Amino acid sequence: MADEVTRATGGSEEGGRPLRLAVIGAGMAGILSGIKLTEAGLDDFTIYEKADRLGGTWRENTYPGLACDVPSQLYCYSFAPNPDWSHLFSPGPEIQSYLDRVAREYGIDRRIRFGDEVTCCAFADGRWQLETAKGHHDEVDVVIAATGVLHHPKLPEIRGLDSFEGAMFHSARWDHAVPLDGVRIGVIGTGSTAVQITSALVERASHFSLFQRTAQWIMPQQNPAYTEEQKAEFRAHPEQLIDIHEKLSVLFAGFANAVVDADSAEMQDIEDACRVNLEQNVHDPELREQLRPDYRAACKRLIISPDFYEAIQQPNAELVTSGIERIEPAGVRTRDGVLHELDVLVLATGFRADAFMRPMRLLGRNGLTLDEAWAERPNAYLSISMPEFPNFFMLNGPNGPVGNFSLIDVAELQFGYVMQLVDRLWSGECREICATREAMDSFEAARTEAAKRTIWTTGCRSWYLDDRGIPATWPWPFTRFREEMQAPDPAAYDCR
Ligand code: N01
Repeated sequence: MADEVTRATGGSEEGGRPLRLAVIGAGMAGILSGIKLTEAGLDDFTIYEKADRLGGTWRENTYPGLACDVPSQLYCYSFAPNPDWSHLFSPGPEIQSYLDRVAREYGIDRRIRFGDEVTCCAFADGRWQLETAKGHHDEVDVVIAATGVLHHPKLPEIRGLDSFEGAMFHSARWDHAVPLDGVRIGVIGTGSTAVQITSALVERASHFSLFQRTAQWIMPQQNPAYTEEQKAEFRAHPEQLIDIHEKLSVLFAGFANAVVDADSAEMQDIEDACRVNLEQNVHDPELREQLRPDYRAACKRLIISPDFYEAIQQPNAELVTSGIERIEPAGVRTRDGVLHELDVLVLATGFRADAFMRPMRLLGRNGLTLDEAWAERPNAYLSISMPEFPNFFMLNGPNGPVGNFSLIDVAELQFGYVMQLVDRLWSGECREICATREAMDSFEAARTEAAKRTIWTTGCRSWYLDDRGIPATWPWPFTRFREEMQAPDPAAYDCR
């Protein structure tokens, strides 16, 4: 994949008119952008980061048990393999350290303006005018929005939420000052986050209550540690890591292909594995039925865990399924009248997935606002470009592949594509470039139609689904995404 990016930027070396760029966000995709822009010779850029540290989701999420459910050898830049991952699926802090290290090694940390949020981007006279929260102004030719997918915590609408007298926080706002050992902990939610927290905290809590609104299928997956010998071997032969990355990429593409075809044999295999996991590893028949979802596996984002069932069966753990009536000062009152007394209440209730790029104000040609452009819902041609927002490109934007893929793979492919658009600006071929309305509309129509065949529409509630019940994700095989990202279709772009 590194080659693809290099190829995509090939030809940029000669350059043309000088371009100044802004990258918004110093998470995984923003760091990638900085590295690749520098390599391409486009050195006049600033990365804007609202926080005082880089890392995006890996900075924001620090909950106990945090790990990525994409294998670490895949969840890293293709050009910066890491021989030192501790596990097949390494913990969150290791991923944060990896991003810190890569940014430092490539000199990208010095290019980040920390603690200054971009509040407004307005297109005027062929350039983007940026304003930041600290009153800084910048004028650039190109904006790359690497603002992330899931970072606006969604708090549950439950009566009495603020009346709780113990410690309460969202999973992405973990309060590390709160003691967890030997106390009564409650977690609301059963998504990927809650499952990881459960596995990590049951053994520390005196009593652990998991408030489940909807049961989840769990894909069993062991998480072995890499031995010191293996790491030494990787260090001595880094080419092995490239090979592993490629093989994992193919494996995950296979998974991705399965979920976009609800009737595929591969999808059936995934469902079978989840069902066997439940049947074999949950021993109490009543608990097993409480944990059995009434929808198909992978309809919601599939959860991967080696030990969730083991944790929830511990004597001090309780799965609460009676539904939450309200929160009271002492704990959670369920609809059966029981008060579950707690010291700590964690809201693992997910994120506002439709809040792309907000609350930044974005104004395209003729003052068109993002809110107007996205009045119905967020969308973008191939998840990258929007009509009337020239020279503005998104990484991991709306409708891109998000389901159990490596978002690093996705961002690398997208960046290679974006660089080809930037090349056309750099060479002077055009001064403004963005997707045409026709390209956007026909992409949207095809995407909506294809979405109907995916596993995500087979009858469940999930953050993938938009207000129409259409999954806001890439509905085709990953191979198609790869192909689309090889080169922009010139007919799809308004280049002037
Ligand atoms: O959030 P979610 P998440 N009362 O939206 C429940 C990525 N991620 O933070 O299913 C009661 O999946 C809600 O219930 P229901 C990954 O992409 C990755 O866990 O809607 N319950 C659900 O159980 C993931 O998909 C990793 O009925 C309420 C839960 O809260 C995404 O982030 C790790 C409620 C929300 O689940 C989001 O995961 C963590 C209410 N009022 C996250 N409101 C890995 O890489 C909501 N819920 C491993």
